[in-house]
Amino acid sequence: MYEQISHSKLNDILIELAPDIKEKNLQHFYIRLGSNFYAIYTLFQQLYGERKDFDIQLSSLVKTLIQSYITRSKALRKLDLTREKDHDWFLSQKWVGYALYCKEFSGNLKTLQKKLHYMQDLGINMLHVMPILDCPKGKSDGGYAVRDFKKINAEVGNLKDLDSLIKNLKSRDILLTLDVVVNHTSNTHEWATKARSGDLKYQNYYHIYDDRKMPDLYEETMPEIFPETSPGNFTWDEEMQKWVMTVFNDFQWDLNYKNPEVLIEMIDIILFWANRGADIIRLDAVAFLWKKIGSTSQNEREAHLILQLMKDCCQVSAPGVLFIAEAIVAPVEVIKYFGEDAINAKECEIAYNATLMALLWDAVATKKANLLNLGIKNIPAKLERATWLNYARCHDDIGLGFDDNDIRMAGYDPKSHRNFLVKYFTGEHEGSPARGVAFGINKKNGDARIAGSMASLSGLGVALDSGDKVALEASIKTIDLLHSVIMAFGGIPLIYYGDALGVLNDQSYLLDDDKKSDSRWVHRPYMNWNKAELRNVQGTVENRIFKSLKKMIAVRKEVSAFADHNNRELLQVNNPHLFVFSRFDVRNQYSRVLVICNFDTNAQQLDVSDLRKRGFFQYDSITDIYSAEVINITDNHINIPPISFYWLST
Ligand code: OTU
Repeated sequence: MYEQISHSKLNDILIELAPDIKEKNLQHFYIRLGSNFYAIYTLFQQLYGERKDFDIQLSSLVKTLIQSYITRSKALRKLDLTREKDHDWFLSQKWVGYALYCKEFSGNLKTLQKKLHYMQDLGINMLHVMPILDCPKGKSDGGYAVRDFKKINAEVGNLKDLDSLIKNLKSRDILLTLDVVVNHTSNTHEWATKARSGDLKYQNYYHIYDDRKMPDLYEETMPEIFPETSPGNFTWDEEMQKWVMTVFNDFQWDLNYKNPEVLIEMIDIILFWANRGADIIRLDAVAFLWKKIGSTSQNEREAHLILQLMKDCCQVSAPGVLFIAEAIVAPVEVIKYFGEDAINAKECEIAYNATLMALLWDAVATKKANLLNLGIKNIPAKLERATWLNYARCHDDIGLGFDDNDIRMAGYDPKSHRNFLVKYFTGEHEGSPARGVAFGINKKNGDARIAGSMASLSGLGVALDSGDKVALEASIKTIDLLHSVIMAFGGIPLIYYGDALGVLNDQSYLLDDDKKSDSRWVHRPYMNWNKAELRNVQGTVENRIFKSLKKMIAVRKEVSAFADHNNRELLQVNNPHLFVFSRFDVRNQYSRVLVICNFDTNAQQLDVSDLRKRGFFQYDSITDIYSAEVINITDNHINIPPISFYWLST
């Protein structure tokens, strides 16, 4: 959009920067800058308009954008143009993601290349290598406490190794997701070190206070994220003799986005990794970006303005790159991280669907889909050029952030239901086969979350130990069922490493001083590659789980109704154990799938009379596109076996 004030400012900035710009071929850059500048200017002004150095900061931002574009390779610029033409390429059903910790998965970046064929065997084409940036040994939060944002953690390799991995991935058409931890740095980051030594410029990069006055005000309303290991939101720094805001661990210093220099630094870092060849940038903990006294300091309006700025800027210099929002917050809030408008107020194209994830585990524990149905119904519609990252397990814990009203409507009391879930998944509930570990127990308010691998939470460990065949079947079927939902729901399924093989909890973290206090490490296993080979041995547990998942992925890729074009309809049925939804392709009326999931350990009947009125089940038999089995309809009913799913072609 053309607007006089911002445009004349931009002209001044460009004239000032001109002598330093050698490259002539900036046509695409200038067009994008011109298109987005009014938005960039307006957002920057809303955030920093009061500052005396506003013009200087704005000019520094534009300089960052030009410099980043100039260093963007020809190949990546070409990719930007290709993606521009095919602007909703990432909504296709062909994408299947995989998340792993490099060190635990393969040792380092070099050896990771030797395992790519394993992922391809499964059908993976989007790889998220969890944080690999330089961080101190020990106090690193699995890489989420970054010491140097432009350096690779020496434990896994160096920039050259990453370049070589990226080249390899590109030749296989596998996308790469890298993390940029935008909310905080390690307390050993150069900015933090300088702040400690008294440098005011860098003290301004963080939230630092002389006494408890401000921290106490903040604490009145800010929840605790890691109550066991890092209670409160502030840490006393001996060297500085000051309080520092540390919302997560005490060694993770929260960045101060009230300072525009921080935002510009982070945009520069995002573009640095975009230029290195990352296709997708995962923005960690985005809900926390703006702190405000008297609030929880999550989901603040300014946090959204910051993300809009990051997106607008990225679109100017590296438009082909997508953002993933990691915001584990209530559905009404999560949806906002896509932005309010795909053109005027866009933010991240992809967001973690933590709601679905937690609801799925609720269905596993209760064997009923009533809370799942209610919870999904209440997820607001999202923008068109936006998609979910659907997962059943990831590197973090399972939080029980369901809506209290939904819990009540499902027929439970919120407090005792959450209590039941924690007990169920930690194996304390009578008859529960799950063997997870509690995480983040908050003694003050009784909250707790759950850690544990998909297999251990699904009862595989207990079944193998006891040799109980029925229990073994149930656990494998639970794993399949969970995977089947994330494949079919609409969005990009994200497989967590180990889950395709039924990897159990890894207790070795208890022997590691740096990990033992954080139970999330129980589900961040060292891969056992000999066990992975068992996937090729007929009849083994590894073979059964891997084979089913591989088949689901292959079928998903073939079915256009599984692409995410807001083409899902949740269907209410009168059996509480069933979760039923349809997927359709607006451009192809023949591609329609009815997904039916039975979470109960007994077979369930589905009365299809109502569904028949809605155009489903027009014949007496119907094919399951996953198993190729023909399902018969008898007296208007179909039978769904215990813990299983159908993908019916209607
Ligand atoms: C994210 O997590 C990461 O995924 C965690 O691995 C990190 O520990 C954390 O940030 C700090 O960098 O910020 O928006 O239960 O769900 O900490 C949600 C805790 C986050 C995580 C939460 C999360």
